Amino acid sequence: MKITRVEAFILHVPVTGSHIADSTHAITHWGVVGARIDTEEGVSGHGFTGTHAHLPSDQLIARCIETCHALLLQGEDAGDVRRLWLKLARNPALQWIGRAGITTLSLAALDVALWDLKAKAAGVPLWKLLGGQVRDKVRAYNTDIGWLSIDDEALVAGARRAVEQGFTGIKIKVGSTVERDLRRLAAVREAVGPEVTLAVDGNGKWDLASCLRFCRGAEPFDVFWFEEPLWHDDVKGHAQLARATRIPVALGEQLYTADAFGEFFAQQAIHWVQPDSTRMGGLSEVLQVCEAAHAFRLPVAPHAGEMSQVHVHLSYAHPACEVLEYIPWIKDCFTDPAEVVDGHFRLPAEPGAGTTPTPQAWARYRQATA
Ligand code: 0YR
Ligand code: MG
Repeated sequence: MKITRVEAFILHVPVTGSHIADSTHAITHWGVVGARIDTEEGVSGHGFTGTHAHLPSDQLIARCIETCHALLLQGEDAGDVRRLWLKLARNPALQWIGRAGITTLSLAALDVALWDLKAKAAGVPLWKLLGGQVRDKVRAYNTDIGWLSIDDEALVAGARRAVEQGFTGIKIKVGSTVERDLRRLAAVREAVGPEVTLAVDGNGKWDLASCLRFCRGAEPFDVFWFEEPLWHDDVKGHAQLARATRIPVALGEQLYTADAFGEFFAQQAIHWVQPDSTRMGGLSEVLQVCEAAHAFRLPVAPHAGEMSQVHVHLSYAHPACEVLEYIPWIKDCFTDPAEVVDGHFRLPAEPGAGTTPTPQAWARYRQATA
């Protein structure tokens, strides 16, 4: 399958309600910044990264896709996914200007587009290419009920509603004040009962002292994990926290490389591994992290940065993946959406990676790439 054309696209999709906030960001839209790769045979692949829908920076990613990376793909055999990953990721021209960031996000979009193409050409859903189905069901946990922008009463009502809908796991945001977040945690645990897994996510806001104080107060509420408690690159701090509390530490959504994960593994600073195929160099690099995690006997809970499209395939196919985040903002933009039924993700049926935008999404949400 000879690559004939690479084109970038940008969609800005509204979040649930008018806006959402975690401890560090308040947003109204999610950015789907992607690439379409066409081949001589007429098969096309789609892949994308995720952003906070800031158009000027989305256009930088689009430009990086169409200039820095696209030239290296012209005329290549699209089936050689790993070789092309190395060609783009180890391009000496980019090594100084971006071993992480825009170059990685654009690589993510292209790598996923290549996997999508490969699965489409084989006529199978991606999970079949990744080794086939290792589990009957992928358990979903709901993050969309737990934003810091939701007041206490609505938070409790939303948590109850999610459980009634069949979710057996939920996650609430923390990272405001320790007192407020402990009060909300207690109220949600009381409302959902002891069976539902209840995780918290700090999005890297607090320092170690605040995290320790929060954990002391949170331990009675059976917290499934504490996600991104500290600054994303602080390996030593996470290692200290992991030793000091009984609450498992989760992280990974803001790590760009397998090397970064390697350091957290080596320092025993992580219990739940959360790679994101839109933040790292695509699915190819996430697979590497899943394999490493599995070798260390650590469970993987892929992040929903790409709102689960590719990660549903990954989670059905990889033995390390235990549970998957659910945020529904962009799922309906794709022809094979990441749907949750009775608290579990539906097994994808269409050929490909589930990353093909619908004509409706194209018409409603498309932004100029330059
Ligand atoms: C806002 N999931 C997360 C939102 C969410 C973020 O940046 O995307 O809170 O992706 O932390 O675990
Ligand atoms: Mg998170």
